[in-house]
Amino acid sequence: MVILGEKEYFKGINEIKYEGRESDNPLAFKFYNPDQVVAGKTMREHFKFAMAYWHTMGGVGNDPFGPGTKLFPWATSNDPIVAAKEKADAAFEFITKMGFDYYCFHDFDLVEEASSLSESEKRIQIMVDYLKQKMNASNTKLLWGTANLFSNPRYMNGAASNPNFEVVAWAGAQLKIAIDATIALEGENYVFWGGREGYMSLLNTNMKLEQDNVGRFMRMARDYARSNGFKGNFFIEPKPMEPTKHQYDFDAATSINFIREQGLEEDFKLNIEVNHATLAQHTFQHELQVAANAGMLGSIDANRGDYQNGWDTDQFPNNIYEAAEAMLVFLKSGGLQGGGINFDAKTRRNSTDLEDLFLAHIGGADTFARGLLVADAVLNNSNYETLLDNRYASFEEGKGQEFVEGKLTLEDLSKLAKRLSEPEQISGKQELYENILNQHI
Ligand code: XUL
Ligand code: CO
Repeated sequence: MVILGEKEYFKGINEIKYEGRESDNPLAFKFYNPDQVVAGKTMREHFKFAMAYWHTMGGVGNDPFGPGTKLFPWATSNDPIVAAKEKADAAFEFITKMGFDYYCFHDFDLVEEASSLSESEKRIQIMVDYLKQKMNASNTKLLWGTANLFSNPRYMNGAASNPNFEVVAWAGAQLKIAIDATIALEGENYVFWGGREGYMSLLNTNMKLEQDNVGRFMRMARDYARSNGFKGNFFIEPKPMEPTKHQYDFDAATSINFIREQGLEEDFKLNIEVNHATLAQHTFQHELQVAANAGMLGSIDANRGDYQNGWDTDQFPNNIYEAAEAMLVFLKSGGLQGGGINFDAKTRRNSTDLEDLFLAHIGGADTFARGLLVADAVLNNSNYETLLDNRYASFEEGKGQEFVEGKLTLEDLSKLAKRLSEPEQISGKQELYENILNQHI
Protein backbone atom coordinates (compact mmCIF):
# COMPACT_ATOMS: atom_id res chain seq x y z
CA MET A 1 0.00 0.00 0.00
CA VAL A 2 1.39 3.40 -1.03
CA ILE A 3 1.70 5.87 1.86
CA LEU A 4 1.66 9.55 0.96
CA GLY A 5 2.29 12.58 3.15
CA GLU A 6 0.63 15.94 2.56
CA LYS A 7 2.22 16.15 -0.89
CA GLU A 8 2.91 13.51 -3.49
CA TYR A 9 6.59 13.80 -4.45
CA PHE A 10 6.91 11.11 -7.09
CA LYS A 11 3.95 12.09 -9.22
CA GLY A 12 3.06 9.80 -12.08
CA ILE A 13 4.85 6.84 -10.53
CA ASN A 14 2.66 4.14 -9.08
CA GLU A 15 3.58 1.05 -7.12
CA ILE A 16 6.29 -0.87 -8.99
CA LYS A 17 5.07 -4.31 -10.01
CA TYR A 18 6.68 -7.45 -11.39
CA GLU A 19 5.92 -7.74 -15.10
CA GLY A 20 8.54 -10.28 -16.20
CA ARG A 21 11.48 -10.03 -18.59
CA GLU A 22 9.33 -9.49 -21.67
CA SER A 23 7.96 -6.22 -20.31
CA ASP A 24 9.26 -2.98 -21.83
CA ASN A 25 7.93 -0.91 -18.95
CA PRO A 26 11.00 0.71 -17.38
CA LEU A 27 9.07 1.15 -14.14
CA ALA A 28 8.44 -2.56 -13.60
CA PHE A 29 10.50 -5.40 -12.17
CA LYS A 30 11.68 -7.88 -14.79
CA PHE A 31 13.11 -10.51 -12.39
CA TYR A 32 12.28 -9.46 -8.84
CA ASN A 33 8.95 -11.11 -8.19
CA PRO A 34 8.42 -10.61 -4.44
CA ASP A 35 6.07 -13.57 -4.03
CA GLN A 36 7.98 -16.06 -6.18
CA VAL A 37 9.35 -18.95 -4.15
CA VAL A 38 13.00 -19.84 -4.81
CA ALA A 39 14.79 -22.47 -2.72
CA GLY A 40 11.95 -22.63 -0.22
CA LYS A 41 11.44 -18.91 0.44
CA THR A 42 9.86 -16.01 -1.37
CA MET A 43 12.20 -13.47 -2.91
CA ARG A 44 10.80 -10.92 -0.46
CA GLU A 45 11.91 -13.12 2.43
CA HIS A 46 15.31 -13.93 0.96
CA PHE A 47 16.29 -10.33 0.29
CA LYS A 48 14.48 -8.01 2.72
CA PHE A 49 15.34 -5.10 0.41
CA ALA A 50 15.92 -1.81 2.18
CA MET A 51 16.18 1.83 1.13
CA ALA A 52 19.21 3.70 2.47
CA TYR A 53 17.95 7.02 3.82
CA TRP A 54 21.27 8.83 3.29
CA HIS A 55 21.73 8.20 -0.41
CA THR A 56 18.16 7.98 -1.63
CA MET A 57 16.69 10.82 0.40
CA GLY A 58 19.82 12.87 1.08
CA GLY A 59 22.34 12.25 -1.69
CA VAL A 60 22.10 15.33 -3.86
CA GLY A 61 25.19 14.53 -5.91
CA ASN A 62 27.84 16.79 -4.41
CA ASP A 63 31.44 15.66 -5.06
CA PRO A 64 34.89 17.19 -4.40
CA PHE A 65 34.56 19.18 -7.64
CA GLY A 66 31.11 20.64 -7.31
CA PRO A 67 27.90 20.99 -5.34
CA GLY A 68 24.81 18.84 -5.52
CA THR A 69 22.85 18.70 -8.75
CA LYS A 70 19.63 17.12 -7.54
CA LEU A 71 16.86 19.45 -6.57
CA PHE A 72 14.93 17.20 -4.22
CA PRO A 73 11.53 18.75 -3.59
CA TRP A 74 11.47 17.54 0.02
CA ALA A 75 13.46 18.92 2.91
CA THR A 76 13.27 22.46 1.54
CA SER A 77 12.04 24.12 4.73
CA ASN A 78 14.42 26.04 7.02
CA ASP A 79 12.68 24.52 10.03
CA PRO A 80 14.62 21.31 10.72
CA ILE A 81 11.58 19.41 11.97
CA VAL A 82 9.37 20.45 9.06
CA ALA A 83 12.19 19.52 6.66
CA ALA A 84 12.72 16.18 8.40
CA LYS A 85 9.03 15.33 8.25
CA GLU A 86 8.87 16.17 4.55
CA LYS A 87 11.89 13.97 3.97
CA ALA A 88 10.19 11.15 5.91
CA ASP A 89 7.04 11.61 3.83
CA ALA A 90 9.09 11.30 0.65
CA ALA A 91 10.99 8.30 2.09
CA PHE A 92 7.82 6.38 2.87
CA GLU A 93 6.24 7.29 -0.44
CA PHE A 94 9.35 5.94 -2.14
CA ILE A 95 9.65 2.75 -0.04
CA THR A 96 6.00 1.86 -0.46
CA LYS A 97 5.96 2.64 -4.19
CA MET A 98 8.99 0.36 -4.58
CA GLY A 99 7.14 -2.34 -2.64
CA PHE A 100 10.10 -2.69 -0.25
CA ASP A 101 9.59 -3.68 3.38
CA TYR A 102 12.63 -2.06 5.00
CA TYR A 103 14.79 1.01 5.39
CA CYS A 104 18.06 1.93 7.15
CA PHE A 105 19.30 5.21 8.57
CA HIS A 106 22.03 7.11 10.39
CA ASP A 107 20.75 9.29 13.25
CA PHE A 108 21.30 12.56 11.41
CA ASP A 109 19.86 11.33 8.12
CA LEU A 110 16.52 11.64 9.90
CA VAL A 111 16.90 15.22 11.03
CA GLU A 112 19.65 17.84 10.98
CA GLU A 113 22.01 17.70 13.97
CA ALA A 114 21.36 20.55 16.45
CA SER A 115 23.93 22.69 18.24
CA SER A 116 23.63 20.71 21.48
CA LEU A 117 23.33 17.01 22.21
CA SER A 118 20.12 17.37 24.17
CA GLU A 119 18.48 19.38 21.39
CA SER A 120 19.62 16.75 18.86
CA GLU A 121 18.14 14.06 21.07
CA LYS A 122 14.80 15.91 21.20
CA ARG A 123 14.75 16.21 17.42
CA ILE A 124 15.45 12.51 16.97
CA GLN A 125 12.68 11.62 19.42
CA ILE A 126 10.18 13.74 17.47
CA MET A 127 11.21 11.96 14.28
CA VAL A 128 11.04 8.53 15.93
CA ASP A 129 7.41 9.22 16.83
CA TYR A 130 6.70 10.42 13.31
CA LEU A 131 8.39 7.42 11.72
CA LYS A 132 6.52 5.03 14.00
CA GLN A 133 3.22 6.24 12.57
CA LYS A 134 4.50 5.89 9.01
CA MET A 135 5.86 2.41 9.71
CA ASN A 136 2.62 1.23 11.27
CA ALA A 137 0.54 2.62 8.42
CA SER A 138 2.68 0.92 5.78
CA ASN A 139 3.95 -2.21 7.55
CA THR A 140 7.51 -1.03 6.87
CA LYS A 141 10.32 -2.18 9.16
CA LEU A 142 13.70 -0.86 10.18
CA LEU A 143 16.45 -3.21 8.96
CA TRP A 144 19.11 -1.33 10.93
CA GLY A 145 19.98 1.94 12.51
CA THR A 146 23.40 3.47 13.01
CA ALA A 147 25.06 6.65 14.25
CA ASN A 148 26.96 8.98 11.95
CA LEU A 149 30.23 9.18 13.88
CA PHE A 150 32.32 10.41 10.96
CA SER A 151 30.86 13.54 9.29
CA ASN A 152 30.99 16.13 12.07
CA PRO A 153 34.46 17.79 12.25
CA ARG A 154 34.71 16.75 15.93
CA TYR A 155 35.30 13.20 14.68
CA MET A 156 38.16 14.13 12.36
CA ASN A 157 40.55 12.00 14.49
CA GLY A 158 38.03 9.20 14.92
CA ALA A 159 35.06 8.58 17.22
CA ALA A 160 35.59 5.58 19.53
CA SER A 161 39.24 5.49 18.41
CA ASN A 162 39.79 9.21 19.05
CA PRO A 163 42.95 10.06 21.02
CA ASN A 164 40.89 12.54 23.07
CA PHE A 165 38.58 10.88 25.61
CA GLU A 166 36.12 13.81 25.48
CA VAL A 167 35.39 13.02 21.84
CA VAL A 168 34.92 9.34 22.74
CA ALA A 169 32.36 10.43 25.36
CA TRP A 170 30.52 12.55 22.76
CA ALA A 171 30.48 9.60 20.41
CA GLY A 172 29.07 7.49 23.24
CA ALA A 173 26.28 9.99 23.83
CA GLN A 174 25.43 9.96 20.14
CA LEU A 175 25.60 6.16 20.04
CA LYS A 176 23.12 5.97 22.93
CA ILE A 177 20.65 8.22 21.10
CA ALA A 178 20.96 6.10 17.94
CA ILE A 179 20.49 2.85 19.88
CA ASP A 180 17.46 4.29 21.69
CA ALA A 181 15.96 5.30 18.32
CA THR A 182 16.69 1.87 16.82
CA ILE A 183 15.06 0.10 19.77
CA ALA A 184 12.04 2.44 19.75
CA LEU A 185 11.51 1.69 16.06
CA GLU A 186 11.97 -2.05 16.64
CA GLY A 187 15.06 -2.07 14.46
CA GLU A 188 16.11 -5.61 13.62
CA ASN A 189 19.85 -4.83 13.72
CA TYR A 190 22.36 -2.13 14.63
CA VAL A 191 25.39 -1.33 12.42
CA PHE A 192 28.86 -0.08 13.16
CA TRP A 193 30.66 1.20 10.10
CA GLY A 194 33.97 2.56 11.36
CA GLY A 195 34.03 5.70 9.21
CA ARG A 196 37.09 7.34 10.76
CA GLU A 197 38.03 4.48 13.11
CA GLY A 198 41.48 4.06 11.68
CA TYR A 199 44.46 6.27 11.07
CA MET A 200 46.34 8.30 8.50
CA SER A 201 49.88 8.03 9.93
CA LEU A 202 51.29 5.51 12.39
CA LEU A 203 53.70 8.18 13.61
CA ASN A 204 50.98 9.89 15.63
CA THR A 205 48.93 6.76 16.43
CA ASN A 206 48.72 4.32 19.35
CA MET A 207 47.01 1.60 17.35
CA LYS A 208 46.60 -0.88 20.20
CA LEU A 209 44.90 1.61 22.53
CA GLU A 210 42.66 2.91 19.73
CA GLN A 211 41.51 -0.58 18.75
CA ASP A 212 40.94 -1.64 22.35
CA ASN A 213 38.89 1.51 22.88
CA VAL A 214 36.72 0.64 19.88
CA GLY A 215 36.21 -2.80 21.46
CA ARG A 216 35.25 -1.24 24.80
CA PHE A 217 32.84 1.12 23.01
CA MET A 218 31.15 -1.80 21.24
CA ARG A 219 30.84 -3.85 24.44
CA MET A 220 29.19 -0.81 26.08
CA ALA A 221 26.80 -0.56 23.14
CA ARG A 222 25.95 -4.24 23.40
CA ASP A 223 25.43 -4.14 27.17
CA TYR A 224 23.31 -1.01 27.00
CA ALA A 225 21.16 -2.26 24.12
CA ARG A 226 20.66 -5.71 25.63
CA SER A 227 19.66 -4.27 28.99
CA ASN A 228 17.11 -2.15 27.16
CA GLY A 229 15.50 -5.08 25.40
CA PHE A 230 17.31 -5.08 22.04
CA LYS A 231 17.23 -8.63 20.67
CA GLY A 232 18.72 -8.00 17.21
CA ASN A 233 22.23 -8.39 15.85
CA PHE A 234 25.07 -5.95 15.86
CA PHE A 235 26.95 -5.78 12.59
CA ILE A 236 30.40 -4.49 11.78
CA GLU A 237 30.64 -3.27 8.19
CA PRO A 238 34.22 -3.78 6.96
CA LYS A 239 35.92 -1.28 4.69
CA PRO A 240 39.68 -1.03 4.08
CA MET A 241 40.13 2.69 3.52
CA GLU A 242 38.30 5.93 2.71
CA PRO A 243 37.98 8.17 4.60
CA THR A 244 41.05 7.07 6.62
CA LYS A 245 44.03 5.46 4.95
CA HIS A 246 44.06 2.41 7.23
CA GLN A 247 40.64 1.46 8.59
CA TYR A 248 40.59 -0.94 11.51
CA ASP A 249 37.75 -3.01 10.00
CA PHE A 250 39.75 -3.61 6.80
CA ASP A 251 37.88 -6.66 5.54
CA ALA A 252 35.79 -9.59 6.76
CA ALA A 253 38.75 -11.59 8.07
CA THR A 254 40.18 -8.62 9.98
CA SER A 255 36.78 -7.77 11.45
CA ILE A 256 36.09 -11.36 12.51
CA ASN A 257 39.42 -11.44 14.32
CA PHE A 258 38.54 -8.15 16.02
CA ILE A 259 35.10 -9.45 17.03
CA ARG A 260 36.65 -12.55 18.60
CA GLU A 261 39.57 -10.71 20.20
CA GLN A 262 37.16 -8.27 21.82
CA GLY A 263 34.75 -10.98 23.05
CA LEU A 264 31.87 -9.81 20.85
CA GLU A 265 31.21 -13.04 18.96
CA GLU A 266 27.90 -13.83 20.66
CA ASP A 267 26.33 -10.58 19.47
CA PHE A 268 28.20 -9.36 16.40
CA LYS A 269 28.14 -10.44 12.77
CA LEU A 270 29.14 -8.72 9.54
CA ASN A 271 27.43 -6.43 7.06
CA ILE A 272 29.28 -7.02 3.78
CA GLU A 273 29.29 -4.21 1.21
CA VAL A 274 30.19 -5.00 -2.41
CA ASN A 275 32.32 -1.94 -3.12
CA HIS A 276 34.11 -2.26 0.24
CA ALA A 277 35.06 -5.83 -0.68
CA THR A 278 36.55 -4.76 -3.99
CA LEU A 279 38.41 -1.85 -2.37
CA ALA A 280 40.04 -4.46 -0.12
CA GLN A 281 41.21 -6.30 -3.27
CA HIS A 282 38.70 -9.08 -2.67
CA THR A 283 35.62 -10.11 -4.57
CA PHE A 284 32.19 -9.60 -3.01
CA GLN A 285 31.65 -13.36 -2.99
CA HIS A 286 34.97 -13.91 -1.20
CA GLU A 287 33.90 -11.61 1.62
CA LEU A 288 30.49 -13.31 1.86
CA GLN A 289 32.20 -16.69 2.08
CA VAL A 290 34.66 -15.58 4.76
CA ALA A 291 31.74 -14.22 6.83
CA ALA A 292 29.64 -17.35 6.24
CA ASN A 293 32.53 -19.64 7.26
CA ALA A 294 32.61 -17.88 10.63
CA GLY A 295 28.81 -18.07 11.01
CA MET A 296 28.77 -14.29 10.72
CA LEU A 297 27.08 -13.55 7.40
CA GLY A 298 24.60 -11.03 8.75
CA SER A 299 23.63 -8.53 6.10
CA ILE A 300 24.57 -6.99 2.75
CA ASP A 301 25.05 -3.41 1.59
CA ALA A 302 24.36 -3.69 -2.12
CA ASN A 303 26.17 -1.59 -4.67
CA ARG A 304 29.11 -1.97 -7.04
CA GLY A 305 32.43 -0.32 -7.68
CA ASP A 306 34.06 0.62 -10.93
CA TYR A 307 36.79 -1.67 -12.28
CA GLN A 308 38.78 1.26 -13.62
CA ASN A 309 39.19 3.28 -10.46
CA GLY A 310 39.99 2.72 -6.82
CA TRP A 311 37.37 4.47 -4.78
CA ASP A 312 33.93 3.87 -3.39
CA THR A 313 31.68 4.79 -6.32
CA ASP A 314 28.59 3.21 -4.69
CA GLN A 315 26.90 2.53 -8.01
CA PHE A 316 23.72 0.52 -8.11
CA PRO A 317 24.28 -3.22 -8.63
CA ASN A 318 23.99 -4.33 -12.26
CA ASN A 319 26.63 -7.02 -12.58
CA ILE A 320 24.68 -10.25 -13.02
CA TYR A 321 27.75 -12.48 -13.07
CA GLU A 322 28.95 -11.04 -9.75
CA ALA A 323 25.45 -11.30 -8.27
CA ALA A 324 25.10 -14.92 -9.42
CA GLU A 325 28.41 -15.93 -7.82
CA ALA A 326 27.40 -14.08 -4.65
CA MET A 327 24.00 -15.77 -4.56
CA LEU A 328 25.69 -19.18 -4.80
CA VAL A 329 27.44 -18.38 -1.52
CA PHE A 330 24.22 -16.89 -0.14
CA LEU A 331 22.09 -19.97 -0.92
CA LYS A 332 24.72 -22.49 0.12
CA SER A 333 25.21 -20.79 3.47
CA GLY A 334 21.50 -20.52 4.22
CA GLY A 335 21.07 -16.80 3.54
CA LEU A 336 21.61 -13.87 5.86
CA GLN A 337 21.47 -14.03 9.63
CA GLY A 338 19.06 -11.34 10.70
CA GLY A 339 19.93 -8.83 8.00
CA GLY A 340 18.79 -8.04 4.50
CA ILE A 341 19.91 -6.25 1.38
CA ASN A 342 20.28 -2.53 1.82
CA PHE A 343 20.86 -0.45 -1.31
CA ASP A 344 23.81 1.59 -0.06
CA ALA A 345 24.10 3.06 -3.54
CA LYS A 346 23.64 6.38 -5.24
CA THR A 347 22.51 7.43 -8.67
CA ARG A 348 25.16 9.28 -10.71
CA ARG A 349 25.55 13.03 -10.25
CA ASN A 350 24.00 13.69 -13.65
CA SER A 351 21.03 11.37 -13.07
CA THR A 352 18.83 14.20 -11.97
CA ASP A 353 15.26 12.98 -12.60
CA LEU A 354 13.35 11.80 -9.55
CA GLU A 355 12.38 8.80 -11.67
CA ASP A 356 16.06 7.78 -11.75
CA LEU A 357 15.84 6.77 -8.08
CA PHE A 358 13.20 4.22 -9.03
CA LEU A 359 15.05 3.00 -12.11
CA ALA A 360 18.20 2.48 -10.02
CA HIS A 361 16.47 0.48 -7.28
CA ILE A 362 14.53 -1.56 -9.86
CA GLY A 363 17.80 -2.44 -11.59
CA GLY A 364 19.43 -3.34 -8.28
CA ALA A 365 16.54 -5.55 -7.15
CA ASP A 366 16.40 -7.25 -10.55
CA THR A 367 20.15 -7.91 -10.47
CA PHE A 368 19.91 -9.70 -7.13
CA ALA A 369 16.77 -11.56 -8.20
CA ARG A 370 18.41 -12.71 -11.39
CA GLY A 371 21.53 -13.71 -9.47
CA LEU A 372 19.37 -15.78 -7.12
CA LEU A 373 17.57 -17.50 -10.00
CA VAL A 374 20.86 -18.30 -11.72
CA ALA A 375 22.42 -19.64 -8.52
CA ASP A 376 19.35 -21.75 -7.80
CA ALA A 377 19.43 -23.17 -11.34
CA VAL A 378 23.14 -23.95 -11.05
CA LEU A 379 22.53 -25.80 -7.79
CA ASN A 380 19.50 -27.72 -9.04
CA ASN A 381 19.87 -28.17 -12.78
CA SER A 382 23.57 -28.78 -13.26
CA ASN A 383 26.25 -31.12 -11.96
CA TYR A 384 28.01 -28.19 -10.24
CA GLU A 385 27.60 -29.55 -6.71
CA THR A 386 28.65 -33.04 -7.76
CA LEU A 387 31.76 -31.67 -9.46
CA LEU A 388 32.65 -29.67 -6.37
CA ASP A 389 31.99 -32.61 -4.02
CA ASN A 390 34.09 -34.91 -6.20
CA ARG A 391 36.97 -32.46 -6.07
CA TYR A 392 37.19 -33.10 -2.32
CA ALA A 393 36.14 -36.77 -2.39
CA SER A 394 39.53 -37.92 -1.08
CA PHE A 395 38.55 -36.53 2.35
CA GLU A 396 35.38 -38.61 2.47
CA GLU A 397 36.98 -42.02 2.97
CA GLY A 398 40.07 -43.86 4.09
CA LYS A 399 43.06 -41.91 5.35
CA GLY A 400 41.67 -38.62 4.03
CA GLN A 401 38.65 -39.02 6.25
CA GLU A 402 40.87 -39.92 9.23
CA PHE A 403 42.85 -36.71 8.55
CA VAL A 404 39.66 -34.61 8.62
CA GLU A 405 38.61 -36.32 11.84
CA GLY A 406 41.91 -35.34 13.43
CA LYS A 407 43.09 -38.95 13.82
CA LEU A 408 46.42 -38.61 12.00
CA THR A 409 49.77 -37.16 13.07
CA LEU A 410 52.44 -35.56 10.94
CA GLU A 411 54.41 -38.82 11.26
CA ASP A 412 51.40 -40.68 9.85
CA LEU A 413 51.34 -38.35 6.82
CA SER A 414 55.04 -38.91 6.34
CA LYS A 415 54.75 -42.73 6.47
CA LEU A 416 51.75 -42.67 4.16
CA ALA A 417 53.33 -40.42 1.55
CA LYS A 418 56.49 -42.55 1.46
CA ARG A 419 54.34 -45.54 0.49
CA LEU A 420 52.55 -43.54 -2.25
CA SER A 421 53.86 -42.79 -5.70
CA GLU A 422 53.73 -39.23 -7.08
CA PRO A 423 50.06 -38.08 -6.77
CA GLU A 424 48.00 -38.16 -9.91
CA GLN A 425 47.58 -34.78 -11.63
CA ILE A 426 43.94 -33.65 -11.23
CA SER A 427 42.67 -30.65 -13.17
CA GLY A 428 40.95 -27.83 -11.26
CA LYS A 429 38.59 -27.39 -14.25
CA GLN A 430 37.98 -23.70 -13.53
CA GLU A 431 36.78 -23.06 -17.09
CA LEU A 432 34.16 -25.78 -16.78
CA TYR A 433 32.77 -24.22 -13.59
CA GLU A 434 32.72 -20.81 -15.27
CA ASN A 435 30.90 -22.24 -18.28
CA ILE A 436 28.26 -23.83 -16.08
CA LEU A 437 27.58 -20.50 -14.37
CA ASN A 438 27.39 -18.70 -17.72
CA GLN A 439 25.10 -21.37 -19.15
CA HIS A 440 22.51 -20.55 -16.50
CA ILE A 441 22.63 -16.78 -16.89
C1 XUL B 1 30.26 4.10 3.76
C2 XUL B 1 29.13 3.22 4.09
C3 XUL B 1 28.18 3.70 5.15
C4 XUL B 1 27.67 2.62 6.04
C5 XUL B 1 26.83 3.13 7.19
O1 XUL B 1 31.10 3.62 2.79
O2 XUL B 1 28.97 2.18 3.51
O3 XUL B 1 27.13 4.36 4.52
O4 XUL B 1 26.92 1.69 5.34
O5 XUL B 1 27.47 4.06 7.96
CO1 CO C 1 27.51 0.70 3.62
